Amino acid sequence: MYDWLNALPKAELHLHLEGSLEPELLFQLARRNGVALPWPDIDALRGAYDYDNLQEFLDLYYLGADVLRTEQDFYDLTWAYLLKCREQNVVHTEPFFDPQTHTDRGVPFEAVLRGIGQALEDGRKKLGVTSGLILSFLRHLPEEQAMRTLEAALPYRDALIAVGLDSSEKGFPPRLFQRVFDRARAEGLPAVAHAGEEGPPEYIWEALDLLKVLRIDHGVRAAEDPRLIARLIDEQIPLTVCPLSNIRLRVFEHMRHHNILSLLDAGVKVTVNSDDPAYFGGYVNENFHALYEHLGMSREQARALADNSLDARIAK
Ligand code: ES4
Ligand code: ZN
Repeated sequence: MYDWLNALPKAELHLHLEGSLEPELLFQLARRNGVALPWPDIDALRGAYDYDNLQEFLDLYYLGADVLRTEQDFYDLTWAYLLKCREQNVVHTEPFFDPQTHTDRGVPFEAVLRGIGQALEDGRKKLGVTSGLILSFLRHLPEEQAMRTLEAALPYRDALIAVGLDSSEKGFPPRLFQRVFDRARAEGLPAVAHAGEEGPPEYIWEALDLLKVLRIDHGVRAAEDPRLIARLIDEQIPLTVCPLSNIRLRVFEHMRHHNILSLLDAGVKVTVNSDDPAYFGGYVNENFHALYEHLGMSREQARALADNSLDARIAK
């Protein structure tokens, strides 16, 4: 079954490039850039990968991202992820990057985008992995700063397929970002947004009605609202679910309690994704393995999940 799952062609639609920064590369980049780290060695860093909630993880994720300084760093980060894609039969990927995490530290927007963009292009040519890049806004910062980030990105509009919304969810509802998503849409950029990971179903309604998203990232808390579930089924709105992430961030107590297969069987267009694989202990295939191991996922269900991922692409 594991080999069969690995061989399934699939797309990844929920992956933060900064969250694919493995400890080995993190230490290598720290050395290359002369960045002092709060951990004495790689094992100490791995020991810190233990979180009670989304915020505890994000604090570590932003600390880790501080080693990313140059265009080459962003190239190396993206390339390492694309090699994983090829290894795992991820034939298409639509990764996020968080420009504010870097521009707020003085890294030029252009260095970030050029490094990522060149790696994605090489991935298409040399690895046969197709892709489309999503610019994600940090929701814990004011909308005004998201708007400035969008404006800085517009000269590179063609390097992007969509905008997204991530970071701390509770207390930062989608409605706060309506204007910046309106502007993005006017520039021809469709939207996705994280909603219903830690936040309530109401945030999913807002993402759909106010931000006009094509997909919901996570969305597992939709299960608490039958009317919302009916809408997701009716409109076949994809959810980019991240099982290992949800367990590590305690959205569900144990993988055997995860609702992804119940949602699938109810007719919701769910997909399997890794979110921040370096921090949550696995890439897409390890997420599929966990669903087999703990939820008894069948081949038919696995095929439906993989087909959903290919079908829910924005870049076709
Ligand atoms: C994230 Cl798991 C998750 N949720 C929200 N924002 C994020 N950024 C990176 N990973
Ligand atoms: Zn995410």
